[in-house]
Amino acid sequence: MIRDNKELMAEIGRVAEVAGYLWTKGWAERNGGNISVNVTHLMTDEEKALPALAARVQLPAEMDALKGHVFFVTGTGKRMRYVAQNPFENGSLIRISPDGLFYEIIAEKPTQPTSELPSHLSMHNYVRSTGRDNRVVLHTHPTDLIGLTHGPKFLNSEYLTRTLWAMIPECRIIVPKGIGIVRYEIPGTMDLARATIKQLEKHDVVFWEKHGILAVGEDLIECFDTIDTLSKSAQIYFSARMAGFEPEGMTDEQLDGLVDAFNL
Ligand code: 2HA
Ligand code: ZN
Repeated sequence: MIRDNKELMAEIGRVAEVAGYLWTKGWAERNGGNISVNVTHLMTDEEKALPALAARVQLPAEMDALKGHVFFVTGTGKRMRYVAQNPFENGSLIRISPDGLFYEIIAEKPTQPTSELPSHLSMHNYVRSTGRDNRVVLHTHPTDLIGLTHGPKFLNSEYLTRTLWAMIPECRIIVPKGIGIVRYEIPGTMDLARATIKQLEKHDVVFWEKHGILAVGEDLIECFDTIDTLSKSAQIYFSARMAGFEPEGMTDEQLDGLVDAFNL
């Protein structure tokens, strides 16, 4: 019984916790957003060998770095506010086949994974192939950050990063690699995935023009915190603009002072 695996249940509990934050933050209208977490390291060999609950599904490409890996993924069309209440009704555990070409659902119910699954898995595969122990892909729809992507001048990675870094010291510290930008693509497509992977060569957070944000990392709470910090910076920027002035922002010197102080 996977429910007896305390560490696995704690990790799925963190998915529920973050899903609740996404909803209460107003970042998850209807079924907006999706989460996938690599839980392979938390499962016993017996659990990893559970029988499939539905026919296997072909992946868009061979997932070389994910062979035999197991993920908890939120379900297609499922609402974050319900993932928060009951993750196993609104998500499932999937296993990548030994040849990396298929996935199958192994627990707890045959809930179909998110429409963004091929793109999530491509990203997990890419980041792991670079040698990192990446475990999380988090996609969500923060109002303020999406709002920024409607401003043409913010569709420049350096300008966007500099603007958000300069609002509070934490942003420079928590998002040291800055923000990648992907121009508009149809949601759920491999074109969107490929363009995102290109940005993940340099960044851990990517803004999707007029759609949302995607973050990768080793820890789901950290991924959430990264997006939350960016959102805080955007709110400070917009608050100043709404009060009728351009925020001064931290100076280059102030920002550079953080690099030494925090070993960035
Ligand atoms: O899961 O957010 O990008 C719904 C979406 C697709
Ligand atoms: Zn989305």
